[in-house]
Amino acid sequence: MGQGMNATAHPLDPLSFEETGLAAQAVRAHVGEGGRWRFASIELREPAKDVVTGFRPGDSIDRVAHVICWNCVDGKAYRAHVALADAGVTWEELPEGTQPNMTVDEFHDCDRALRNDPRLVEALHARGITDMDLVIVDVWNYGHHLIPEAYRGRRLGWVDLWHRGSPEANPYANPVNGLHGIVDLNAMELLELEDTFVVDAPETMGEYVPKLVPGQELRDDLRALEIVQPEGVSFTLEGNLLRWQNWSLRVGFNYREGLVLHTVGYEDDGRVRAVAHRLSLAEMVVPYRDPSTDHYRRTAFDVGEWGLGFMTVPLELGCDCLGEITYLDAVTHDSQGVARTIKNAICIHEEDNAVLWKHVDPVAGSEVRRMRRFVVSFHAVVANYDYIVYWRFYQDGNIECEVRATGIMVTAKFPVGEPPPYGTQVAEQTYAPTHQHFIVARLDLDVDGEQNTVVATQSEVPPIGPDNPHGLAIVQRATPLRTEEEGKQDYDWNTQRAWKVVNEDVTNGFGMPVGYKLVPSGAFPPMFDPSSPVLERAQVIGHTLWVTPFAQDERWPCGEFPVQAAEDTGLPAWTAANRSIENTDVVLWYVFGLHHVTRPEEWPVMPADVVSFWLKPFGFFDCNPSLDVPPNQPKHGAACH
Ligand SMILES: [Cu+2]
Repeated sequence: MGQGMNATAHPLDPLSFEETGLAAQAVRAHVGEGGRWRFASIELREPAKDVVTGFRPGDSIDRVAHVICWNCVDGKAYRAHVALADAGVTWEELPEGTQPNMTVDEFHDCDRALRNDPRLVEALHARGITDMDLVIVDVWNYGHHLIPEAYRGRRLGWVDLWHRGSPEANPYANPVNGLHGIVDLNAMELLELEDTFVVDAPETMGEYVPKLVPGQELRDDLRALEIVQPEGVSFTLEGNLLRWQNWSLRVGFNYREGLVLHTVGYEDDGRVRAVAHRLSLAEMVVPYRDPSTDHYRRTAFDVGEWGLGFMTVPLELGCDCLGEITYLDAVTHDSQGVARTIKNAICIHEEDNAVLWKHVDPVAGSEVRRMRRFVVSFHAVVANYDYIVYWRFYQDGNIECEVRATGIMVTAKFPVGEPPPYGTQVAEQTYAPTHQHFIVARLDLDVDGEQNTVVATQSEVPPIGPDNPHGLAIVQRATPLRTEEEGKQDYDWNTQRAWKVVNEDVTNGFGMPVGYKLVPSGAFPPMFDPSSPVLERAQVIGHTLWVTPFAQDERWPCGEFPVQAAEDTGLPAWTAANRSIENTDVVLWYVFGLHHVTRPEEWPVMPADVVSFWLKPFGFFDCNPSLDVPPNQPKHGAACH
């Protein structure tokens, strides 16, 4: 593969449809006949940084697929590296008890297996539910600490049941409370049915599709809003290489992080200056903060268990995306290793975003520039929730990562009277539990090169004294973070703490090290008892920021295999060595998201909740880098200035 295969081929291009199939075939050939195999993941084994930086177009590329698979017969899991040029397989058995990520096929197979199980059918009959076609079987993973002794070592699912009001109705409108199954996902067998209680509550109006909402009439006062670019777009896409307004970056994609951005650089004075080697969302931890029977096992790892790439959905022009859109397809696969293409998985476009800069001077008049931003985005649907991820690049050197959460909240019914204290009532005798979405961004910044240091910056108020007689002064304190222990940082509202990634070997025009600042927002504390086993499994959420020295295989902050993991083998394990993070290739792990105290207005479908954080140049340039943005032509008159 790769030998001049394609003029735009690059070592960081995601595995193609053909390569994905080849990798699966090679593994099948290696394991031979027998066994019942599932492929958990097939992705590009990303090349080392020096391979990427040393690559020149036309160079031959050694493409390697990284494959995780397991045999459902004995539960043993394996890692394979497949050299795509000759289908050579390097094979490694993973430690006893390793449970690879969940697959969509297991979700569907579990649904099929359970809806015919007589125990389940009988329990539903007892609740007055007789039409099994209206029942939805949802499967979740659950934490090692909750797994009954008798089932240790098995691959387990915890099953939730939902009931549609009609064949087209919202499956998540009506939970079947007090009824859950424990399933062996390798045998696809119901081990236990936990039939604990019945709530006598009316059906909930949980419909949002207009024809299903009783008496729904749509507003008729919205006029068309078109976004047109009569001269075409201002960006170029060459293979997976994007260029726009001095920015350049490569689009990557895998089963787990979904969209990945590689080699983000900014052209300054004819030279591309590195900003980031790789940007992605590496984990999302979603604990439901309701200890009741129906919810206490809900501690999802949406990235590590299900994969944002596997959950990525195709996008529709004019609906999901508006304007002059360029789409990229993505490739994933099913649990049999059969490649599949997600059409229009990644949306690329530019947007007007009001004013970039402006001043009105009494003599010179008004000088104003429109802000244009460049957006690369994708949508992932994890069962009831929909996540939309936007990476935005701005003309002034800013980068913004925005995540929107929408979709259907998990609910439960309660008996007549007060709702339980762990959520908010959203419909008659129905509440939505409080929960949190902790998103972990993995930010491998390379600011003007790999050797960087992270500096905590905060504003401090000196006491009143001879130098500060009015008590007015604020000074900035910068503290370099030298070890991984020092790199564990928490958001501090009182000092407006932020983190600058600086390159001490490269100075700006004022002799200061060039830097990019991580401006925190959307951060919140974990709010867990320190001894909580839920926190134990996802220690990353205990801090707003972690900093580690780059290591090729340190990718997953809660461990590579969080499914049923007995311990967190990610950040807490890596940082236990307390390595140096000074003047080296650093990786930042930024934790942000939604502390979701549910609202009635978020039912039956949730208007998008929006969180974001920024990376902003701080002394990376010597002045406003967007001075050269040209003015628009006014609709009436001569020019916008
Ligand atoms: Cu939520």
